[in-house]
Amino acid sequence: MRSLTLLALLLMSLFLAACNTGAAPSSTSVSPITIEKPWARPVMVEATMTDGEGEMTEGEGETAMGMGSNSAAYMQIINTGNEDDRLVSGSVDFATVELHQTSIEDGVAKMQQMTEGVAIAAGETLTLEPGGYHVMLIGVKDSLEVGDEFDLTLVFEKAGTMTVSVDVRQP
Ligand SMILES: [Cu+2]
Repeated sequence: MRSLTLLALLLMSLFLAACNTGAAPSSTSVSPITIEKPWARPVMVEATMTDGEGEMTEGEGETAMGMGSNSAAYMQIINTGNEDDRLVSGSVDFATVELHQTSIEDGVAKMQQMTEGVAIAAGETLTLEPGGYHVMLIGVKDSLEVGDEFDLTLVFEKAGTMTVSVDVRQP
């Protein structure tokens, strides 16, 4: 009895997870959020040295040219629905993700973390682009080279979770 209940719960959670991404063939609802042209800046991370036992040296995670092992992803997010929504967070499996906005203060570009997320009004397009909003990828563990692709998961307040394939290319 107990294992049947567990199985039922498991199936239900799988079904719900599938619905969330809009991937379930039986799902009739289409996400009002469309994501176009996702891309990210390349980042070169120095080859990891090991001591023979798989432990990292101090240089691990640092980049050539001392630019920091960060990248940023950009895209257009279109809210085709009639409800306002909000991009609240994101994740990748190789870095820490934060939502940022670059702004110019006294001639100096500064990045600010959008801790409340970024609103996308009904019918509007949110453009993430260099010099503006971006998905910051902090502490990238492996180099992102031009031509690479990676999965970025974005969480919206109403539309739920969406995963997009991001192309790595030069700005
Ligand atoms: Cu940033």
